[in-house]
Amino acid sequence: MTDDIILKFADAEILLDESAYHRIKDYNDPSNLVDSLIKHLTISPQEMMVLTGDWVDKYLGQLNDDFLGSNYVKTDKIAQMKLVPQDFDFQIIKDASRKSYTNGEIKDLSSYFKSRYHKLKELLNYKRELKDSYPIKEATSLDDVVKIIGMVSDIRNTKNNHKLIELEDETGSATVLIHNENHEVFQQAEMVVKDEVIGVVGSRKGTLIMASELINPGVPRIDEKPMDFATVFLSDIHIGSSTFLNEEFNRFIHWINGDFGDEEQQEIANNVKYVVVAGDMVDGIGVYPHQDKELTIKDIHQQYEEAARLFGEISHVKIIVAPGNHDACRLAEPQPAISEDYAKGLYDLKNLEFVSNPAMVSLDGIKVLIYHGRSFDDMAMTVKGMSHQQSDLIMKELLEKRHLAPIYGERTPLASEIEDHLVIEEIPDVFHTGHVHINSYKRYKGVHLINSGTFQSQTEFQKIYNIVPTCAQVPVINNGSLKMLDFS
Ligand code: D5M
Ligand code: FE
Ligand code: ZN
Repeated sequence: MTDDIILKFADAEILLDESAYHRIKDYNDPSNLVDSLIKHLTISPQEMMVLTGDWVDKYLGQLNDDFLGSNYVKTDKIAQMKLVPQDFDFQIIKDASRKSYTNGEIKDLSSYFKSRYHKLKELLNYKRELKDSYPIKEATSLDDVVKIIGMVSDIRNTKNNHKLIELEDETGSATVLIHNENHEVFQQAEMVVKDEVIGVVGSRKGTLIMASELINPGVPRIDEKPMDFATVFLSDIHIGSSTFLNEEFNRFIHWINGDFGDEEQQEIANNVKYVVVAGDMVDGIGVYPHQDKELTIKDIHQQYEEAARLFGEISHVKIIVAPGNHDACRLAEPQPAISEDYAKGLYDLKNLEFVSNPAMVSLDGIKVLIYHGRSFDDMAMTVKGMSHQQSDLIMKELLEKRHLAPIYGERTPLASEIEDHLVIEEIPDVFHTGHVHINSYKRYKGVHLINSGTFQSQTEFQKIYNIVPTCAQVPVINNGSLKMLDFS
């Protein structure tokens, strides 16, 4: 029998560790237990699993008395169980936690803007239209076609409703005029924001440059990558707030553990390998005046302890957590990963990883750009037609601008680092954000743009601003396509 146990599992592509082997061998009917375990352990294709003693105990705990000692299994009473996949291919491609430092001197601000300018100029240099661009100082003394790359220092309307964009590089500045009869370019100009880096093709008219083209660093269309697993996207859970939707979140946990939902939903649950949390895991303390009146857990450590208790119930998938503006973290972006001082219980979870905001990770080769989304407040306030309700449009525009928070000095605090970590240097397969508490999804040039909504019902603050959250709606990318799961 000894060899039989191992062989039968090997045929089913399941490996046993020593404790599992002994538990099964010492059971009163090992052969029946082996068959039943193999029948109920689901593994995804190409995944070799390791069965542990703990799993055998858990499985035996699920069987009711009818089954023990008998020769059959009551399948309807046994939830399908999934083993810990041993082959997470998880990598951090970019994390600002360790790299980001500044002593706050003003020279850092100038190196910060220099870094932003040079990174984005590099991308613009690849554009066919900007081949052979020249420094602004030279361009203003030429009178044929002008091609320049600069950072926007100001943008305003003239009294005749044309637009003037002030553009700067290290050699000088130029004033670019966009005529309102040039409809296409004028529409593009309405999307331009302060401190972004753009290219301009035009002609010199006296001291002005008349724009015929405005060029963003842009994004090429990317190829679809095969995905044979599911990734769950969460954000803005706000644990500790009196408006945190505890019951709905518990339903989510039951689902991911295979104990809730219809057949299709359970199949998706069985396929989940990663959960990504894009900030505001807890409600925090002192985030806004009189917040304590809206808290059920008033201590930040206790909020993370509660988070550890809830996320601790998920043991078979890898969980990746980035901070948001409610987390115990410096507010200036890039925000470093939440520290162990605040979130000890979460650090103790072996399947949980902390990253910075923003961060880029690779999940089995799928690149996910995680950004909480604070800059959406600035974009919604500044750009005509943009709103919290349609964060997918903002995400698309940020991708085109290749910067996560282009506007400096408004509501999004940006650390004046020596390097600008918010430039989107690499195109992700998935761009995952939160903050607005309203779900959105769009496929743009092959990139999945996802806003993962919230597990917090409408707050007093949101009532004042008429922000209506979409609660407990969880986006999942299952085998490459989006599924929305509703836990409300
Ligand atoms: O953000 C919760 C919601 O409130 C989200 O829709 C953004 C909005 N919000 C938050 N702060 C601001 C500011 N300063 N201006 C405009 N809208 C804002 P949360 O980060 O969870 O508090
Ligand atoms: Fe939030
Ligand atoms: Zn937020």
